[in-house]
Amino acid sequence: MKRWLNVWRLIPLFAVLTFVLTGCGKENLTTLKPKGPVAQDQLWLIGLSLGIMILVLITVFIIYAYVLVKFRRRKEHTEYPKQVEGSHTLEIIWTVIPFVLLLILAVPTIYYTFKLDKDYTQDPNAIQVKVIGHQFWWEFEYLNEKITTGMELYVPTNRIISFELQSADVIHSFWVPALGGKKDTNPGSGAVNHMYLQADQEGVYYGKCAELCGTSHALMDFKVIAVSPEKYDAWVKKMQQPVAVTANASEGEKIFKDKCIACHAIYDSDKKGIVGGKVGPNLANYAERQTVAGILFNHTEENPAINPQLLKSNLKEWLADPQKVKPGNLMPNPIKIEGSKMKDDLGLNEKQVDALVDFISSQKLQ
Ligand code: HEC
Ligand SMILES: [Cu+2]
Repeated sequence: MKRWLNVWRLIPLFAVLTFVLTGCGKENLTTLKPKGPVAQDQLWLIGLSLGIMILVLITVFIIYAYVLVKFRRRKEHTEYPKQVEGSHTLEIIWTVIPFVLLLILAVPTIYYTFKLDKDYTQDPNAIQVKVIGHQFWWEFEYLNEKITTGMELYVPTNRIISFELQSADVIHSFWVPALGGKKDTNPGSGAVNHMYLQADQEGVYYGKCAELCGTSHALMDFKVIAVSPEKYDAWVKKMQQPVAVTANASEGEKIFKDKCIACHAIYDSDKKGIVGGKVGPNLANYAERQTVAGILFNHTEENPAINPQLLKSNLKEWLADPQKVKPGNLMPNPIKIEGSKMKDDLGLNEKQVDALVDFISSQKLQ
């Protein structure tokens, strides 16, 4: 009796584990609530295989329990029971049943494998995006629109987004659980992978790197922002022909052009365009970013609108010590930090960093 009590005590533990394993059901980071046709097909396959497995499990357990009770040894059993090894009937039954089950599993799996592997890279109706994985951030290049973004991928709803996947360093894996996935990004130009996704509804879907790629692998997050086709077109126009940024931050812009522009692109008020290096994420239109570095949220859970105060404090946190936010990342410390894992620094002081924060957080394209 006591032993049974102990087993029952484990149930709350299993209940808690269920929540842990499902990530507490984060709405936009789950394969179980698909938000696009690819994820829907994949969930259907998950459901089918899980269904077959559960069916087998339950059947085996029921037979097992039945046999255990029915054929247990009794006092009147003085002889060996009838031996059934080599029974053709039984062997055929337990060969045919798994064969049929595997067939039921295999046909749709093969069908969807080919369907979901369809190459849309030449499709003029699809949006062509080159994804480049970096330690530990994501770069998105819109091949036809000639736009580059970091950490955030804008897409219109109900359009195929065709991806060309590559890596700048080690192997990463591109995964947007609510929309479908996932595929590796490989280093080397000869190892390009393709996949496609589509979002049915507007929303922000969380993306993750799904291949252990270094110290901050778990922090290599990005967002897919699905908007209506009209909003998407407006966004593309804004990125292609940016008009003046409300700038009263010329001090910050000067420092940025001196210290940061070799690695980061941003709107340049002299050249009237988005210019700069590609070593780090593109910082154009940064005032509309959901996060700093993909992980420090610029809005609260209750209010999805970007909070300028949070954006500033997150930027400050990042620039004060990037290694603290994302250990092992490759950005030099803006201010020299003794004993930091990052040896390089840009020799700035706190006042200069504040000016940079003002400048970057004012980057809102019109
Ligand atoms: C040697 C190249 C390099 C220089 C110089 C550099 N950065 Fe970076 N920066 C990076 C890299 C790489 C990342 C991406 C880090 C990560 O997320 O792993 C980054 C990330 C950032 C981010 C977060 C980006 C995002 O997507 O949210 C900000 C903001 C930033 N840098 C600002 C600056 C500023 C301001 C300067 C100048 C003081 C600067 N950086 C100088 C390489 C550089
Ligand atoms: Cu990665």
